[in-house]
Amino acid sequence: MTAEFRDAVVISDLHLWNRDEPRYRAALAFLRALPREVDLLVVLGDLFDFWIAANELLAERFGDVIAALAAIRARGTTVLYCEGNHDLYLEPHFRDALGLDTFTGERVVSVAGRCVNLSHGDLVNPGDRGYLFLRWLLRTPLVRWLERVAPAEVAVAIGERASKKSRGFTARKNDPIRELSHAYARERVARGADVVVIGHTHQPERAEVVAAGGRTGLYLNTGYWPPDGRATWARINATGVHLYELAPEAAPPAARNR
Ligand SMILES: [Mn+2]
Repeated sequence: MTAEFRDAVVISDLHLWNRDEPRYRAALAFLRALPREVDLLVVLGDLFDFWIAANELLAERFGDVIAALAAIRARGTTVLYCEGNHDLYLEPHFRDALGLDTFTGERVVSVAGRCVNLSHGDLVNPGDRGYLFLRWLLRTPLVRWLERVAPAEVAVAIGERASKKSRGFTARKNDPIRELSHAYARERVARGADVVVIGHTHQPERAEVVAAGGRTGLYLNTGYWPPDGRATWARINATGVHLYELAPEAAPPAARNR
């Protein structure tokens, strides 16, 4: 049974790192101003530049943003948080402590009658064996145990290094990744999705795709929040499927349709 929603907002790849960045203030303002009629907020991965489990240092550093998410949940909005490749093991803090709905891989929801496929987007390239191995390794019981017993400072230092590597990897593969993303969307449209939403590639896009067999759907990439506070985000409701851009330091939802 697919969960049914009327009005969804999707954000991804904020890569929050420092409380002093305009991006952090923009994220906080965005979450605090989220319209009441939104009944589903999707965080499609990489909300933090590095998050691993119930890390007290990070929970403190990002306390305002985490409280804003909890407040959205507390007023009855469903908050779905997909693990990205920069935020791992969300369950202890975001599911168990805050009551958000966390997932890895894919999730399908219904929004205003559309079948919406959600995933972070780090699995669009099945040929990338190096990354798939790293993704598997990071989620093995041994590494999860190491993460639990290591001091928070060590986890942060490891995270900074992993985060830098991962960014370089994403930037080098811009064009083939876009084609792979479209292929990923077409395959899900063929199986019944109306909208396929990913982030991860940092290339915001809204494009119609035609699957083998002729079925059409939408590929939607929620893009990226650069440090200066500009941002792209998506909204799906009865009026359609929209990709918006947030101007630096602008108060949401004063956004223009792309
Ligand atoms: Mn990512």
